[in-house]
Amino acid sequence: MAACGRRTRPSCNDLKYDYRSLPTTSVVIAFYNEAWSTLLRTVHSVLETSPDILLKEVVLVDDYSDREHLKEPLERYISGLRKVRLIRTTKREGLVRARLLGASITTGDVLTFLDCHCECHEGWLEPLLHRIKEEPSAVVCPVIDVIEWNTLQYLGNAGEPQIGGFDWRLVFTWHVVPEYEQKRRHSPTDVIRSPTMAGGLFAVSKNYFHYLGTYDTGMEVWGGENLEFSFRIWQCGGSLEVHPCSHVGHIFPNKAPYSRNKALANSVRAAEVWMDEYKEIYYHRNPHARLEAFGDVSERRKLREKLGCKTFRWFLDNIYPEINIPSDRPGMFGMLKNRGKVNYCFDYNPGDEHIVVGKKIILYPCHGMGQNQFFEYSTDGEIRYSTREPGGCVVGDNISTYLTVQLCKKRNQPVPVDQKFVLREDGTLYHVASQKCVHALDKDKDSGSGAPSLQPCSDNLRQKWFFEEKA
Ligand code: LR7
Ligand code: MN
Repeated sequence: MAACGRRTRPSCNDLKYDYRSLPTTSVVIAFYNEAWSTLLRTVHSVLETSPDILLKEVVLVDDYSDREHLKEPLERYISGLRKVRLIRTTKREGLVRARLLGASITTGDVLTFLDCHCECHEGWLEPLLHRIKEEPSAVVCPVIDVIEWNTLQYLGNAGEPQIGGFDWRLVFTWHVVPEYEQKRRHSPTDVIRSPTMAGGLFAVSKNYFHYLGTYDTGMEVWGGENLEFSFRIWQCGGSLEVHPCSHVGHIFPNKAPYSRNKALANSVRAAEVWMDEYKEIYYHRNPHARLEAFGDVSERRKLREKLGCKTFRWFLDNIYPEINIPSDRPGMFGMLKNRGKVNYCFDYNPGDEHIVVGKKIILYPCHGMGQNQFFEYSTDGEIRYSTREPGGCVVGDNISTYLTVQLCKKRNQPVPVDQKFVLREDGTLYHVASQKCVHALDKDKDSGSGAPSLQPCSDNLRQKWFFEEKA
C-alpha cells in the first residue's frame, strides 16, 4: 500500500520544533560594496523570520567597501536595530577571512552564513538548527530560491530541490537528486545529501566548524572555498546536506561588483590539498592553473593529516559516484590537432555551463588554454568533451557529415555506435557507424575557419589527427 504510506508522510508544514531544545545561532553576513536595499532586505528578513529565542545576533562584516552609503549612513541605520552588529575589516580580506572575522565575535552555538543579498523565508532557520542538534557533524544548507536580479521578484525554486556537484574545471554545478539518494531518504522532509555546496548559505555547529579547521585563510576575494570546504567536510567525516524545508532566496546578479580573478589560485589550493592524484584531471583541463602561484598549503595538508581525512578517491566513489572519471591516458587528451590544416584544433563552444546537445564541432586556431579545445579519447572509443559534467561526446552524422556533441552515456552503459571512433596508428580517426574518416575542411556554412567532416578514408594529411596537451 505504497500510496497509503505516502499520504501519511509528513510535509514541511507538519514539522514542529521545540524551540527551547534547539541550539542558538549567530548569522554572519560579509559584504563588499553591496547596494543598500539588498543588504538591508537581507538583515530585515533574518530579523523578521528568526524566532527570537534562537537568534543571538546578526553580524555584518564590511570587507573594506568604498561606497559612501555603507559608511556612516549604514552605522546610523544599524544602531536602531536590535541584535545587529557591524564590524569592518581594515583592508580588503576577501569573503573567507571576512566571514571568519565575523564568526570570531559570535556568541551562538551555530554559525549561519548568508550572502548579503538574500531573503529568508518564514521557517527557514528551525530545520537547519534541528538537524545540527540531531547530527552535530552535519553542515546544512537551505534550498536556494532564485530572486530575479533585475526586478527583485521572488521566483522561488521550481520542483524538487537540487544538490551540488562540480566538473573537472572545478566549477560548481547543480544536479537533480540521484535515485540512490531518493531511496535512502524515508520522508520528503529528510535532508538530502549533497556532494558540494554553492558556498554562501549554510549552517554549521561552531565547535564542528573549528574542529574541521574553519576555512583556508590563504584564499582571497571569491571562489574555490565552497568546493574546498565541501571536500573537507566529506573527506574528514562530516556530511553536507540540503534541508528541503528551509528556503532562502538569493539574488544572482548579472555582474559582481568586483573582480574574481583570484578564484583560480583558490581552486588550485583546494586541488592541491584535497584531490590527491585527481588534481591532474583538473590541471589537464586548465593548463594555466599549473602556473598559478597558490601560496603555501602546508598547514592545510597538516590539518588533513591531523584529522585523518579520507582520500579523494573515497569521496568520488561514495559521495559523488555519478561523476565521470576521465582516464586521461598519455597522448590521448588535450587539443585535437590536424596535420594537414596546421595549428587548427577541434573546438566546441557550448557558451553556457551545460552541453548544448546537437551543437557542431568546428576547427579553430589552437590556443592551448584547455576549455573549449579540450577533448579526451576514452578507453571506450569516445571523443569526450569532458570539461563539463555530465560530459559531452562527439557524434558523427552520416548525412550532414558534420560532428556534433551529445550527452555521453552513463557509467556502465554501452557506447552508442554513432559516438564510437577509432584513433588508428596512422592518425586517422575512423567513425565506426559511417565507416568514414574525420577530415579537416577549410570552410563550411557555420564556420569561416573550417570544421571536421566525415569523408571517405584516404591518406590525405587532412585526415591525420593527434592530441597535444599544450600549445
Ligand atoms: O572580496 C569579497 N568580500 C566579500 O565580503 C568578495 C565577496 N564578499 C561577499 C559578498 O558581498 C557576498 O556577500 O561574499 C559574499 C559572496 O559573494 P557573491 O555574492 O558575489 O558570490 P556569489 O553569490 O556569486 O557566489 C557563490 O560562490 C562564492 C564562491 O566563492 C561564495 O561561496 C558565495 O557565497 C556563493 N553564493 C551562494 O552560494 C549563493 C547561491 C549562489 C549559487 C550557486
Ligand atoms: Mn551572492
